[in-house]
Parts: sequence; structure tokens; C-alpha cells
Amino acid sequence: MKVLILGGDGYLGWPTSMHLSAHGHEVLAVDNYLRRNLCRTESSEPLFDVPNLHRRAESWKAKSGKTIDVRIGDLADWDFIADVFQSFKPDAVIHYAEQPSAPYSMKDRSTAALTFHNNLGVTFNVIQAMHEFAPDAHLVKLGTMGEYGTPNIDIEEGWLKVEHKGRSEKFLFPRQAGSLYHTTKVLDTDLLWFYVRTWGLRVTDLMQGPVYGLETYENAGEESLYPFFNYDELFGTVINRFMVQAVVGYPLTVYGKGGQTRGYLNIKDTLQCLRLSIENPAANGELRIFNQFVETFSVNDIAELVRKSGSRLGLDVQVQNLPNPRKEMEEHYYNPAHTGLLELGLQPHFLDDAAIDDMMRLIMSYEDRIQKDCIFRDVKWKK
Ligand code: USQ
Repeated sequence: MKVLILGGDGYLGWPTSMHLSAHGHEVLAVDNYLRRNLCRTESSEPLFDVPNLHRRAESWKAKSGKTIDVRIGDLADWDFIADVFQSFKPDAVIHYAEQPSAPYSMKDRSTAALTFHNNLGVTFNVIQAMHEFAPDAHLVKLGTMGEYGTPNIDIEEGWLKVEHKGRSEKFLFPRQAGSLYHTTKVLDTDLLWFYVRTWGLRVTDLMQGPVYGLETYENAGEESLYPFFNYDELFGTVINRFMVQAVVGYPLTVYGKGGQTRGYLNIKDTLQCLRLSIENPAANGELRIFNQFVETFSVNDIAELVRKSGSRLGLDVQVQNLPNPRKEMEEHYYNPAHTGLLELGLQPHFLDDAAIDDMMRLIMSYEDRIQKDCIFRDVKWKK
């Protein structure tokens, strides 16, 4: 298939580009380097130096013999995105091209505005470009489990059948996100659903939980092919952060009571989920929604797993409960369904002792690159 990967430079975009290329798909990766530039502006650089997309594509060619095409430009610019769609003629489009950080979106008015305008503007342009230039292509959009929030009922896979006064109807499962970033994803879903109903687009919306990990089957042992690995408060996700903190002797920053529970997945499973989604497309006029995670943990569970791994590896890992800078429930019910991707063939990688220890060892070999001052910035949801 011809697969257009929007946001092809990011933590997930580049590994997805290699994974689909390895599986025989023709890939064009597009990015405007937003993530790189924001990390630099905020002085929150990733653990590894990440070569630019052209250089990474060269390294991939040298390793695999396969070509990933690259275009650099802003998908919020209509002339650019129109040209990308018209010239590449995709069969499938993967849309990762959003500002991905909840804390960044809550930092101040200008970071909120950037998140809002970028995320909604790019999604709008992608929908328009699909309609004009690739109406039969399949759009796979990265949403987030955070769209649902933490309701006191089971979370279904995207939809909820409601019985009301003797009649019934299927609606999008209620959304109540906990940050502006997560809210932009709710708005994306509504926008997609409107155009699926109106124009008959074919869309898969992936409600993904926080991802952890670094190595994939395509990049193992090759630093030049590693993704962005952020461990700072703005761009790092909690499991990656805690492992880095354990390695550098920074007490694990558990926010509040630490009962916040989420659905997690290894980056290797993200890649499988994306491939399974494009290889088994949604129908025309269908908004298909999958909940994309493989196991749930509370923040306290994660701190304990990392602390135990540290003991096995000779590290003295401390855990510190900090006042929660976010506005979120710290003890709550959480039982989301997640069968759709398993039915398509997902083979999960779980966060077992071996997986944590391997990742910790890898991070230990880069200990001298860890910048302690970007681990905690105390970005408060409510000033
Ligand atoms: N947390 C801590 N201490 C930390 C960092 C995080 O206790 O040092 C807690 C947070 O308060 C939260 C949980 O860990 O309750 C997860 O936080 P996170 O920073 O790993 O994840 P989040 O901000 O929710 O966002 C990440 C990705 C985002 C994706 C989302 C999936 O950055 O792109 O959409 O995970 S989900 O959380 O399911 O919405």
C-alpha cells in the first residue's frame, strides 16, 4: 500500500515509517519538525540526538535496502498538504501530526493556542485533502484514551448504545478530557464523525494510552534509528520518565496519591496496531474506533515496578509523592474495553520484569546524557 505518514518525525511517526516500510509498504513521511523545535525551545531535549528525517531515511536505506520518502512542510498550509496528497496518491493516511503533550498544552496561553490551532487546523486540512484528492483512502487517526477521561462506568470501544424512553440509538461514548491537548483530540473525533456522516470518509480513530519504550524490531541496537526519547515533564510519558529518574537517582515523581490508572502499551505494540489498522481498513462511511492499550497500571504500580527493577540492577530508587500539578482524579474506577485490535491479531508485549530491566539497562548506558533539570517543571493545570 502507499502509506502517507503525517507527523513522520515524531516519537511514533518515525518507528511507524520504518515498520511499515519493513512490511513492504511504500511510505512517505511528512513533518514540519514541530516536536523537535518545541523540545529545543523548551530546553527539553530527548536522551539521544535524533538525526533529521532525511538522514534517518538514509540510515534506514543502508540498513534495510528500503526507501522511505520524506517531505518537510507544514500540513496546516493548504497548498503544501494539497500538493502532498495530489502527488503521492495515498491508499492509507496515518495522522500523527499533532502537538502531543498535555502539560505543554496547559503551560500558558501561547502553548495552548499553538496546540489548539495546530491540532484542529491540521485535522481539518487532512479531512479536506482526503475528500478532494483521496476519497477512497483510509484515514487512521491517532486519538487518545484520555478523550474518555475517567468515568465511573465501564468505557466501551468508542460507542455507547443508549436506551431512552423506550427507544435506542448508538452515540459516541461520552468524552470528558482532562487537558486542552486531550480536548483537541475530542474535537478531532467530532470533526471526523461529522465528515464520515456527511462525505462517507473511511476512518479509524485509535484511542491510545500512554506509550513506553524505545527499541523496536526495526531499530534494535542502532542509535541513529531510535525515536525521540523524552523524559522531561513536558514531552516524556510516565513510564519512560520513571525509568530515567531511577537511573539518574531522581526520586520518582508520583503526582498526588498515585491511584491515577491508565491503559499502557509498548511502542512495539503501537506499530502492530497501526499496521493491523491499515491492512484491515474501515469501510466507506465508517468511523471505526479502537481502544489501543494492552494493560492498565496506576502510577503507584509503575513506581513499584521501576523501584523493583532498580533493586535488581543495583540502584537505590526513591519514590516521592508530589502535590499534583494536574487536575485529575487520583483514585477512580477504570475498566475500558480493548478487544478490537486483539481480534485483528495484535500480539501484546507486556511490561514484565525482563522488559523493564532491558530498558533500564539501555538507559543506564546513556546515564551521562540525562539532564536532571528538565525532569520536573511543575506545569500547573490551574494557576
Ligand atoms: N504522572 C505522574 N508523574 C509524572 C508524570 C505523570 O504521576 O512524573 C501521571 C499523570 O498525572 C497521569 C499519568 O501519570 O495521571 C500519565 O501521565 P503521562 O504524562 O504519561 O500521560 P498523559 O499526559 O496523559 O499523555 C500521554 C501522551 C499523550 C497520550 C496520552 C494517552 O503524552 O500524547 O495521548 O498519554 S492517555 O493518558 O491515555 O490519554
